[in-house]
Amino acid sequence: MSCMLLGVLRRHGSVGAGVGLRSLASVPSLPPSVADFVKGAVDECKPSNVHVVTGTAEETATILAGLEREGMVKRLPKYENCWLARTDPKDVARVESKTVIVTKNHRDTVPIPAGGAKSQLGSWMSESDWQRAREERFPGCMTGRTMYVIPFSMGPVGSTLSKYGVQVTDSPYVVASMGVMTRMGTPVLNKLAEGVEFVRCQHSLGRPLPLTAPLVNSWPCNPDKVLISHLPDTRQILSFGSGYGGNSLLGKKCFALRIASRIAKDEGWLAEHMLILGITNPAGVKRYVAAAFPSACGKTNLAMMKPSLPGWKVECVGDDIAWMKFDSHGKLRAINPENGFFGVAPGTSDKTNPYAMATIAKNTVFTNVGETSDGGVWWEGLDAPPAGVTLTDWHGKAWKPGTSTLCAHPNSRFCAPAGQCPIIDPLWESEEGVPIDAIIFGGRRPEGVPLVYESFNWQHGVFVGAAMRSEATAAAEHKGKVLMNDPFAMRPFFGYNFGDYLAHWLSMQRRGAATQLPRIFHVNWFRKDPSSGAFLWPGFGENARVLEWIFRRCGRQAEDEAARRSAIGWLPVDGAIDTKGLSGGVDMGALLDVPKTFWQQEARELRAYFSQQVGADLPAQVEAELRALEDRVHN
Ligand code: O2Y
Ligand code: MN
Repeated sequence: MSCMLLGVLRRHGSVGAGVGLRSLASVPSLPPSVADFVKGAVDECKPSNVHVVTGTAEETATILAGLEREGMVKRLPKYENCWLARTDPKDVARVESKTVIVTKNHRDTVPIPAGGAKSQLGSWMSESDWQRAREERFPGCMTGRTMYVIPFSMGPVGSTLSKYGVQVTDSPYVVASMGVMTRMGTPVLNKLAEGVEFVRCQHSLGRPLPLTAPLVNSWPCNPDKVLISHLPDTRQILSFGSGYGGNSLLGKKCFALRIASRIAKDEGWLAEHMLILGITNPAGVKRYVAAAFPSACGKTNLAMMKPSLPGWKVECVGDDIAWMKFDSHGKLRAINPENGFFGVAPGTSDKTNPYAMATIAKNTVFTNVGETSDGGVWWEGLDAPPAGVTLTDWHGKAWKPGTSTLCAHPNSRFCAPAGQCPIIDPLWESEEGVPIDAIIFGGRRPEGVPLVYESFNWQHGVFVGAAMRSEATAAAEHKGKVLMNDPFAMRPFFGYNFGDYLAHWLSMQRRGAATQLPRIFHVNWFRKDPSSGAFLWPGFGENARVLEWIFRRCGRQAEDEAARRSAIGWLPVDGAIDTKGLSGGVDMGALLDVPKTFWQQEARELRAYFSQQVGADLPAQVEAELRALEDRVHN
């Protein structure tokens, strides 16, 4: 067996073949803890080569050229340095059913549901089952392939809020994508040499060479054996069988949410599934808000919003994840731990998100989108291509508008550097994070839930986050839409017991200064007119009108002329939301209505959910908030 390992380890770069893997014992220049981790992974996975990633542009170009030769990506000549990957159709999204948290006790991971029901708040695997699963998957899994060693930072290298990781992977596509989504390479290795902690991330596609069956679309994966496992106690992630998105770019959901939420609990901060944006009013006053939305609520669109209100400006700090910590003055500060956007392509257009369109115009990896005959990309929601330009769908087949199938996969993605966003916030990489004045929870609620309301206080705000629900497309066999509980938009991403997570959120109040605590809001852009089924609110840039009310509420007394108390929280008074210039007009009465019978039913369903899914782990303060809501909606 030949390998590049020893030289690589000496120089933090790849070297010529011919160095025996046995020499690994004397890894001189990788920091010792990193060398130990890599050695363990090499012993288990048995790659033929090892390449320590430096993160230079030349290295990325070489990796992309290799991917192109293997047919895993193709260049998109219409744009500068853009690439298209088509996956095996069996590997197109995060696989929640194969995602587990491994802890000693079941209850460390999830509350134990009543009556033997299955937990919807995460999946636990015992240590012994996990050991067996690991032994069935990883030994020899990288035979014939190169193991890439990716030192990466979540957050700017050196920031006090940043955390580090090392991912070993046999997927060069993952290396190229991690190079966009994280800070990766030699600067991080230098940081690791200072002895800082790092999360150990081991990823394999699970298709050693020689292949025993042909690949589909030249995309190696092993769908029958997918397992995405997290060991929060030892800060480890082991992912097998998928090369896609959240399953394989381990800095994202696995580290920045599941493992980080546990680190955050241990260290007294918050790792959340939230966008961060800055909003400036016409007088030049700026505030930052963090916002949590379940999928399909337009999170990336809000993060990069073009406000319709004259004189207002939104700037983007991040579109998906926020790490937040109270500073020594008791002000909550947030960083976006990521370095790029891994956004859903379909529906993104100059109409819905012009800044995202500008962001992805160069240096972007597209996955499972359609392709145009002039070397560009296409997906549902874009204008039809000009006459003479033909389309190829995400399977690589000729496709025509009007066909019953989709051109782009609904979960097709762009992976683009955040720094390319035209409205990236000037402080998006600031060392201490941006000061957060408001936290917004949201959901897709066709009925009963007003456009916006504010919680009475922090504890009530935690209850509002815990009570989040959103309309989602049901599993294929049920069809149609269902309301899903998605507390804090974290349902697939909790790294530990949700009851403990709530207790942690409640405890955070003590770390903040009373006058500096962010105000907590709930928004719903998706309420419908019950008779016509049409949306009552235009959404997109017009959401700035709601942000304006939120902006005004921050820094004011709870009781002020812009708000009135209701059974569920503070609501805007008549006229407090600026509707001037809204074409077609809107029915603010219908948008802000809080129907008693609806909320009585909502409270009943919440009680059933909490008692079934959270049971004895529900903190008394959250139970008290539920009882208080029940009292208010029945009086
Ligand atoms: O399907 C995937 O692997 C991507 S999941 C994802 C990607 C970017 C932002 N958010 C998400 C999510 O599932 O919340
Ligand atoms: Mn997300």
